[in-house]
Amino acid sequence: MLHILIKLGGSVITYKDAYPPRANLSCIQRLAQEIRDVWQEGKINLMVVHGAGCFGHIPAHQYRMTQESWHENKRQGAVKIRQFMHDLNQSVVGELVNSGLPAIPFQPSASCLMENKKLLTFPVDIISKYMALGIIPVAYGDIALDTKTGIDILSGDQIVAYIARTVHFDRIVMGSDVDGVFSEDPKKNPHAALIPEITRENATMVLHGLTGSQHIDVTGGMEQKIQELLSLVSTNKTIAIVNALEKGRVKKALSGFDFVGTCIK
Ligand code: IP8
Repeated sequence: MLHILIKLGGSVITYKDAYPPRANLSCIQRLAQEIRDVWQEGKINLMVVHGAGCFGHIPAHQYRMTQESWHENKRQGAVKIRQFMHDLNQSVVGELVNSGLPAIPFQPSASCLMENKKLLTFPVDIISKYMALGIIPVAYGDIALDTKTGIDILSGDQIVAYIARTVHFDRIVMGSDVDGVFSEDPKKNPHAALIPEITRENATMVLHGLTGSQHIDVTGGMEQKIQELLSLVSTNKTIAIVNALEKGRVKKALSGFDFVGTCIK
């Protein structure tokens, strides 16, 4: 059995600037079917992590959730974000289940602890046990208790990096809203070139060309994502960043076929 971890970006599964927030249900449905097609072959164990998009980043900004000290607004913000993220997770799990997949929600804020914005504990043993039983845990970017800042924002990318460091995964697929990592922001410069492979050797040069997200993104956009993923480079796994808005790319990356995107090695 191959162990695969897939992250579905918030910019893929939600309409990033919508507030009140709105999930992109047709896209979630298509992705659920692509995942189901690969799962049906019976050769993979899977965990899903999804991002927050407008369900998390807009209220996190509004309630100043990433401020370095505790303030009263964080309490209200935590409640609001919890409700929104519960709804978004229900939509994702719901579509996976409708496609015939054995998916269950996994709420990070119920069990994770951060220390000064770094993820300190995540119950990976529970995740592994569910996966061993052929169940797909679906975690997500969330709020989390932080020993320094009270409550903070835990990104899906931090969860991916933490889990991939502690549990064996053969393949990690990051479903993004762009084709992969580019030499410059492809939304600003149409001549930006897709970088097919990132290694320790070209990492500094690649990071130099990255900028933050065009949308409200309290967890740092592509630059932060690559930083987190580079911490996994020596751990002998394939990490694929693909455009999950393009039909079939996630399916190809999950199956390990040649895919359009960026491979981190
Ligand atoms: O979308 C952020 O997770 P991400 C989580 O994976 C919240 O960066 C609640 C903003």
